[in-house]
Amino acid sequence: MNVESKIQNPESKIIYNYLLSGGDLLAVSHFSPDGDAIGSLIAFSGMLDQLGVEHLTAIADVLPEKYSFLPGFDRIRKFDIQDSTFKIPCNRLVILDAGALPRIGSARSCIGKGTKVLNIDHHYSGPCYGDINIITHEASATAEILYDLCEEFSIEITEQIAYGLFVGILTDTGRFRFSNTSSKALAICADLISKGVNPGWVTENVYYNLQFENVQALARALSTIECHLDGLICIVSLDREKDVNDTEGFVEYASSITGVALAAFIREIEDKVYKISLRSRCSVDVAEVAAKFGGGGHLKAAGFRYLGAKEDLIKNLVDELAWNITAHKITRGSKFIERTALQPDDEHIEF
Ligand SMILES: [Mn+2]
Repeated sequence: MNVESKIQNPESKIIYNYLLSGGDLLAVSHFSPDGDAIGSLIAFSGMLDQLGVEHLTAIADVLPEKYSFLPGFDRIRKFDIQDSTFKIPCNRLVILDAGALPRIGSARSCIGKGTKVLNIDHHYSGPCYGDINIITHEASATAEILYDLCEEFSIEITEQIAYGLFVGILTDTGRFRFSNTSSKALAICADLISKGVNPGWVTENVYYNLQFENVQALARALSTIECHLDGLICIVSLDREKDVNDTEGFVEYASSITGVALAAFIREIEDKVYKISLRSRCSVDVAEVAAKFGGGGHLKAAGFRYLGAKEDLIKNLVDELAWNITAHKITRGSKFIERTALQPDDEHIEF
Protein backbone atom coordinates (compact mmCIF):
# COMPACT_ATOMS: atom_id res chain seq x y z
CA MET A 1 0.00 0.00 0.00
CA ASN A 2 1.48 3.37 -0.89
CA VAL A 3 1.85 6.17 1.67
CA GLU A 4 -0.86 8.39 0.25
CA SER A 5 -3.59 5.78 0.53
CA LYS A 6 -2.63 5.14 4.16
CA ILE A 7 -3.13 8.79 5.19
CA GLN A 8 -6.35 8.99 7.22
CA ASN A 9 -6.88 12.69 7.69
CA PRO A 10 -8.13 14.44 4.50
CA GLU A 11 -6.30 17.63 5.50
CA SER A 12 -3.03 15.70 5.71
CA LYS A 13 -3.67 14.14 2.33
CA ILE A 14 -3.93 17.62 0.81
CA ILE A 15 -0.62 18.59 2.41
CA TYR A 16 1.05 15.41 1.22
CA ASN A 17 -0.06 16.02 -2.35
CA TYR A 18 1.00 19.66 -2.12
CA LEU A 19 4.50 18.69 -0.98
CA LEU A 20 4.90 16.14 -3.77
CA SER A 21 3.33 18.31 -6.46
CA GLY A 22 6.62 19.56 -7.95
CA GLY A 23 8.08 23.00 -8.56
CA ASP A 24 10.47 24.89 -6.32
CA LEU A 25 9.72 25.07 -2.63
CA LEU A 26 10.87 27.50 0.04
CA ALA A 27 10.11 26.91 3.73
CA VAL A 28 10.31 29.89 6.07
CA SER A 29 9.46 30.90 9.61
CA HIS A 30 9.01 34.19 11.50
CA PHE A 31 11.64 36.84 12.18
CA SER A 32 13.03 37.15 15.72
CA PRO A 33 13.04 33.36 15.47
CA ASP A 34 12.46 31.39 18.67
CA GLY A 35 13.12 27.71 19.33
CA ASP A 36 9.90 26.59 17.66
CA ALA A 37 10.58 28.67 14.53
CA ILE A 38 14.07 27.26 14.12
CA GLY A 39 13.37 23.75 15.39
CA SER A 40 10.28 23.35 13.21
CA LEU A 41 12.13 24.58 10.14
CA ILE A 42 15.01 22.16 10.70
CA ALA A 43 12.61 19.27 11.32
CA PHE A 44 10.49 20.14 8.30
CA SER A 45 13.62 20.27 6.14
CA GLY A 46 14.51 16.76 7.33
CA MET A 47 10.98 15.61 6.50
CA LEU A 48 11.20 17.01 2.97
CA ASP A 49 14.54 15.24 2.51
CA GLN A 50 12.87 11.95 3.25
CA LEU A 51 10.02 12.69 0.89
CA GLY A 52 12.64 13.45 -1.75
CA VAL A 53 11.44 17.04 -2.14
CA GLU A 54 14.08 19.55 -3.15
CA HIS A 55 13.76 22.72 -1.13
CA LEU A 56 15.36 25.71 0.57
CA THR A 57 14.83 26.88 4.14
CA ALA A 58 15.28 30.49 5.23
CA ILE A 59 14.42 33.14 7.81
CA ALA A 60 14.52 36.86 7.07
CA ASP A 61 16.52 37.69 10.17
CA VAL A 62 19.71 36.95 12.07
CA LEU A 63 19.69 33.40 13.43
CA PRO A 64 20.37 33.12 17.17
CA GLU A 65 23.72 31.39 17.77
CA LYS A 66 22.39 29.39 20.69
CA TYR A 67 20.55 27.06 18.32
CA SER A 68 23.63 26.38 16.19
CA PHE A 69 24.21 23.06 18.02
CA LEU A 70 21.14 21.63 16.30
CA PRO A 71 21.86 19.13 13.53
CA GLY A 72 20.79 20.78 10.28
CA PHE A 73 21.06 24.36 11.61
CA ASP A 74 23.57 25.25 8.86
CA ARG A 75 20.97 24.58 6.23
CA ILE A 76 18.82 27.54 7.27
CA ARG A 77 19.77 30.55 5.18
CA LYS A 78 19.24 34.18 5.92
CA PHE A 79 16.61 35.35 3.45
CA ASP A 80 17.81 38.11 1.18
CA ILE A 81 15.88 39.49 -1.80
CA GLN A 82 19.19 40.18 -3.58
CA ASP A 83 20.30 36.56 -3.26
CA SER A 84 19.63 34.86 -6.59
CA THR A 85 19.40 31.44 -4.89
CA PHE A 86 15.87 32.43 -3.92
CA LYS A 87 13.32 32.28 -6.67
CA ILE A 88 11.07 35.33 -6.61
CA PRO A 89 8.22 34.65 -6.87
CA CYS A 90 8.47 31.02 -5.83
CA ASN A 91 6.11 28.17 -6.76
CA ARG A 92 5.50 26.99 -3.24
CA LEU A 93 6.04 28.77 0.06
CA VAL A 94 5.61 26.88 3.32
CA ILE A 95 5.26 29.14 6.36
CA LEU A 96 5.80 27.65 9.80
CA ASP A 97 4.83 29.11 13.18
CA ALA A 98 3.86 32.58 11.92
CA GLY A 99 0.54 33.89 13.29
CA ALA A 100 0.29 36.53 10.56
CA LEU A 101 1.91 37.05 7.17
CA PRO A 102 3.93 40.17 8.14
CA ARG A 103 5.76 37.97 10.67
CA ILE A 104 7.89 36.45 7.91
CA GLY A 105 9.32 39.88 7.07
CA SER A 106 10.94 40.36 3.67
CA ALA A 107 10.32 36.69 2.74
CA ARG A 108 6.86 37.95 1.76
CA SER A 109 8.43 39.13 -1.46
CA CYS A 110 8.53 35.47 -2.58
CA ILE A 111 4.77 35.45 -2.91
CA GLY A 112 3.58 36.13 -6.42
CA LYS A 113 0.32 35.52 -8.24
CA GLY A 114 1.00 31.84 -8.85
CA THR A 115 2.59 31.07 -5.48
CA LYS A 116 0.81 28.43 -3.43
CA VAL A 117 1.20 29.10 0.28
CA LEU A 118 0.96 26.39 2.94
CA ASN A 119 0.53 27.79 6.45
CA ILE A 120 1.28 25.48 9.41
CA ASP A 121 0.76 27.10 12.80
CA HIS A 122 -0.68 26.88 16.30
CA HIS A 123 -1.30 30.54 17.18
CA TYR A 124 -4.72 31.92 18.02
CA SER A 125 -4.23 35.20 16.24
CA GLY A 126 -3.71 33.61 12.85
CA PRO A 127 -5.96 34.62 10.00
CA CYS A 128 -5.84 31.86 7.42
CA TYR A 129 -3.56 33.61 4.99
CA GLY A 130 -2.41 30.45 3.18
CA ASP A 131 -3.95 28.64 0.22
CA ILE A 132 -3.79 25.63 2.49
CA ASN A 133 -3.91 26.16 6.25
CA ILE A 134 -3.26 23.73 9.03
CA ILE A 135 -3.88 25.63 12.24
CA THR A 136 -4.03 23.49 15.36
CA HIS A 137 -4.61 25.68 18.43
CA GLU A 138 -4.36 22.70 20.76
CA ALA A 139 -0.81 21.97 19.66
CA SER A 140 1.81 23.12 22.15
CA ALA A 141 4.11 24.11 19.29
CA THR A 142 4.26 24.00 15.51
CA ALA A 143 6.74 21.16 16.10
CA GLU A 144 3.92 19.09 17.58
CA ILE A 145 1.89 19.42 14.35
CA LEU A 146 4.94 18.34 12.34
CA TYR A 147 5.40 15.29 14.57
CA ASP A 148 1.85 14.21 13.70
CA LEU A 149 2.59 14.70 10.01
CA CYS A 150 5.68 12.47 10.33
CA GLU A 151 3.45 9.71 11.66
CA GLU A 152 0.83 10.18 8.97
CA PHE A 153 3.38 10.34 6.17
CA SER A 154 5.33 7.36 7.60
CA ILE A 155 8.44 9.54 7.83
CA GLU A 156 11.25 8.09 9.89
CA ILE A 157 12.29 10.46 12.66
CA THR A 158 15.98 11.08 12.05
CA GLU A 159 18.32 12.79 14.50
CA GLN A 160 17.80 16.14 12.75
CA ILE A 161 14.02 15.86 12.88
CA ALA A 162 14.02 14.64 16.49
CA TYR A 163 16.18 17.50 17.79
CA GLY A 164 14.24 20.10 15.80
CA LEU A 165 10.90 18.90 17.16
CA PHE A 166 12.19 18.59 20.72
CA VAL A 167 13.58 22.14 20.77
CA GLY A 168 10.29 23.48 19.41
CA ILE A 169 8.23 21.88 22.17
CA LEU A 170 10.77 22.57 24.93
CA THR A 171 10.94 26.29 24.19
CA ASP A 172 7.26 26.92 23.36
CA THR A 173 6.19 25.30 26.63
CA GLY A 174 8.74 27.40 28.54
CA ARG A 175 10.62 24.27 29.58
CA PHE A 176 7.38 22.41 30.28
CA ARG A 177 5.79 24.95 32.59
CA PHE A 178 3.22 26.91 30.56
CA SER A 179 -0.39 25.79 30.34
CA ASN A 180 0.25 24.22 26.92
CA THR A 181 2.39 21.51 28.55
CA SER A 182 -0.05 18.74 27.66
CA SER A 183 0.32 15.02 28.14
CA LYS A 184 0.58 14.77 24.38
CA ALA A 185 3.48 17.25 24.26
CA LEU A 186 5.30 15.25 26.94
CA ALA A 187 4.54 11.94 25.24
CA ILE A 188 6.02 13.25 22.01
CA CYS A 189 9.13 14.43 23.86
CA ALA A 190 9.43 11.04 25.53
CA ASP A 191 9.30 9.40 22.11
CA LEU A 192 11.92 11.82 20.75
CA ILE A 193 14.19 10.96 23.67
CA SER A 194 13.73 7.28 22.91
CA LYS A 195 14.82 8.12 19.36
CA GLY A 196 18.09 9.56 20.60
CA VAL A 197 17.49 13.14 21.80
CA ASN A 198 19.63 14.05 24.80
CA PRO A 199 17.37 16.46 26.74
CA GLY A 200 20.09 17.69 29.09
CA TRP A 201 22.34 18.65 26.20
CA VAL A 202 19.52 20.58 24.53
CA THR A 203 18.62 22.44 27.73
CA GLU A 204 22.28 23.29 28.43
CA ASN A 205 22.67 24.77 24.96
CA VAL A 206 19.43 26.71 24.93
CA TYR A 207 19.22 27.96 28.52
CA TYR A 208 22.62 27.66 30.21
CA ASN A 209 24.91 29.03 27.57
CA LEU A 210 24.70 32.75 28.25
CA GLN A 211 26.80 35.55 26.82
CA PHE A 212 28.93 37.25 29.46
CA GLU A 213 27.64 40.70 28.41
CA ASN A 214 24.07 39.57 28.89
CA VAL A 215 24.74 38.27 32.40
CA GLN A 216 26.43 41.59 33.25
CA ALA A 217 23.33 43.35 31.93
CA LEU A 218 21.17 41.10 34.11
CA ALA A 219 23.27 42.11 37.12
CA ARG A 220 22.73 45.79 36.31
CA ALA A 221 19.01 45.26 35.80
CA LEU A 222 18.65 43.39 39.09
CA SER A 223 20.47 46.17 40.93
CA THR A 224 17.54 48.46 40.05
CA ILE A 225 14.96 46.19 41.64
CA GLU A 226 12.23 48.02 43.51
CA CYS A 227 9.08 46.85 45.25
CA HIS A 228 5.86 48.76 45.79
CA LEU A 229 2.55 48.28 47.54
CA ASP A 230 3.73 46.00 50.31
CA GLY A 231 5.87 43.92 47.95
CA LEU A 232 2.99 43.08 45.61
CA ILE A 233 4.50 45.01 42.68
CA CYS A 234 8.09 44.53 41.56
CA ILE A 235 9.94 46.47 38.89
CA VAL A 236 13.36 46.06 37.30
CA SER A 237 14.82 48.21 34.55
CA LEU A 238 17.76 48.45 32.19
CA ASP A 239 19.12 51.55 30.53
CA ARG A 240 20.13 51.48 26.90
CA GLU A 241 23.29 49.58 26.12
CA LYS A 242 24.97 48.48 22.92
CA ASP A 243 26.19 44.96 23.58
CA VAL A 244 23.05 43.57 25.11
CA ASN A 245 20.98 41.54 22.69
CA ASP A 246 19.13 39.11 24.89
CA THR A 247 17.05 40.25 27.84
CA GLU A 248 14.57 37.39 27.51
CA GLY A 249 13.51 36.19 30.93
CA PHE A 250 14.68 39.27 32.86
CA VAL A 251 11.10 40.06 33.86
CA GLU A 252 10.80 36.63 35.42
CA TYR A 253 13.34 37.48 38.12
CA ALA A 254 10.90 40.15 39.29
CA SER A 255 7.78 38.01 38.89
CA SER A 256 9.20 34.96 40.66
CA ILE A 257 9.82 36.67 43.99
CA THR A 258 7.62 35.33 46.77
CA GLY A 259 4.72 37.69 47.41
CA VAL A 260 4.93 39.51 44.07
CA ALA A 261 1.61 39.67 42.22
CA LEU A 262 2.52 41.95 39.29
CA ALA A 263 5.94 42.52 37.78
CA ALA A 264 7.45 44.73 35.11
CA PHE A 265 10.73 44.88 33.24
CA ILE A 266 11.49 48.24 31.67
CA ARG A 267 14.12 48.32 28.95
CA GLU A 268 15.31 51.47 27.24
CA ILE A 269 15.56 50.61 23.54
CA GLU A 270 16.31 54.09 22.22
CA ASP A 271 16.96 57.36 23.97
CA LYS A 272 13.88 57.87 26.18
CA VAL A 273 11.98 55.08 24.40
CA TYR A 274 11.10 52.18 26.63
CA LYS A 275 9.81 48.68 26.04
CA ILE A 276 7.88 47.36 29.01
CA SER A 277 7.14 43.68 29.69
CA LEU A 278 4.42 42.92 32.23
CA ARG A 279 3.69 39.71 34.09
CA SER A 280 0.73 38.80 36.27
CA ARG A 281 0.58 35.97 38.79
CA CYS A 282 -2.87 36.95 40.00
CA SER A 283 -6.32 37.68 38.61
CA VAL A 284 -5.27 41.06 37.21
CA ASP A 285 -5.27 41.05 33.40
CA VAL A 286 -2.04 42.72 32.33
CA ALA A 287 -3.21 42.90 28.71
CA GLU A 288 -5.76 45.45 29.96
CA VAL A 289 -3.07 47.36 31.81
CA ALA A 290 -0.87 47.35 28.70
CA ALA A 291 -3.81 48.52 26.57
CA LYS A 292 -4.11 51.66 28.70
CA PHE A 293 -0.56 52.50 27.59
CA GLY A 294 -1.26 51.61 23.95
CA GLY A 295 0.06 48.04 24.08
CA GLY A 296 -1.45 44.58 24.41
CA GLY A 297 -0.78 40.92 24.92
CA HIS A 298 -2.16 38.09 26.99
CA LEU A 299 -3.82 37.87 30.42
CA LYS A 300 -0.59 36.91 32.17
CA ALA A 301 2.02 38.41 29.87
CA ALA A 302 1.72 41.68 28.02
CA GLY A 303 3.71 44.72 27.03
CA PHE A 304 3.80 48.24 25.66
CA ARG A 305 6.15 50.98 24.53
CA TYR A 306 6.59 54.31 26.24
CA LEU A 307 8.12 57.54 25.10
CA GLY A 308 9.15 60.00 27.80
CA ALA A 309 10.90 60.29 31.13
CA LYS A 310 11.56 57.07 33.03
CA GLU A 311 10.46 58.56 36.36
CA ASP A 312 7.07 59.46 34.88
CA LEU A 313 6.77 56.02 33.35
CA ILE A 314 7.47 54.26 36.65
CA LYS A 315 5.09 56.51 38.55
CA ASN A 316 2.25 56.06 36.05
CA LEU A 317 2.84 52.33 35.80
CA VAL A 318 2.97 51.73 39.55
CA ASP A 319 -0.22 53.81 40.00
CA GLU A 320 -2.00 51.76 37.35
CA LEU A 321 -0.80 48.41 38.73
CA ALA A 322 -1.64 49.40 42.30
CA TRP A 323 -5.13 50.50 41.26
CA ASN A 324 -5.73 47.07 39.70
CA ILE A 325 -4.40 45.17 42.70
CA THR A 326 -6.68 47.12 44.99
CA ALA A 327 -9.65 46.61 42.67
CA HIS A 328 -9.01 42.85 42.76
CA LYS A 329 -8.73 42.94 46.58
CA ILE A 330 -5.30 41.35 46.53
CA THR A 331 -3.31 41.83 49.68
CA ARG A 332 0.03 40.69 50.97
CA GLY A 333 -0.18 37.10 52.17
CA SER A 334 -3.35 36.27 50.23
CA LYS A 335 -3.08 33.18 48.05
CA PHE A 336 -3.28 34.89 44.70
CA ILE A 337 -1.09 32.72 42.52
CA GLU A 338 -3.38 31.16 39.96
CA ARG A 339 -3.20 27.53 39.13
CA THR A 340 -3.41 28.01 35.42
CA ALA A 341 -1.03 30.33 33.72
CA LEU A 342 -1.39 31.32 30.11
CA GLN A 343 1.46 30.88 27.77
CA PRO A 344 3.76 33.86 28.20
CA ASP A 345 4.81 34.12 24.62
CA ASP A 346 6.44 37.54 24.34
CA GLU A 347 7.37 36.88 20.77
CA HIS A 348 3.86 37.23 19.54
CA ILE A 349 2.87 40.26 21.50
CA GLU A 350 2.73 43.06 18.97
CA PHE A 351 3.09 46.47 20.52
MN1 LIG B 1 5.40 28.26 18.18
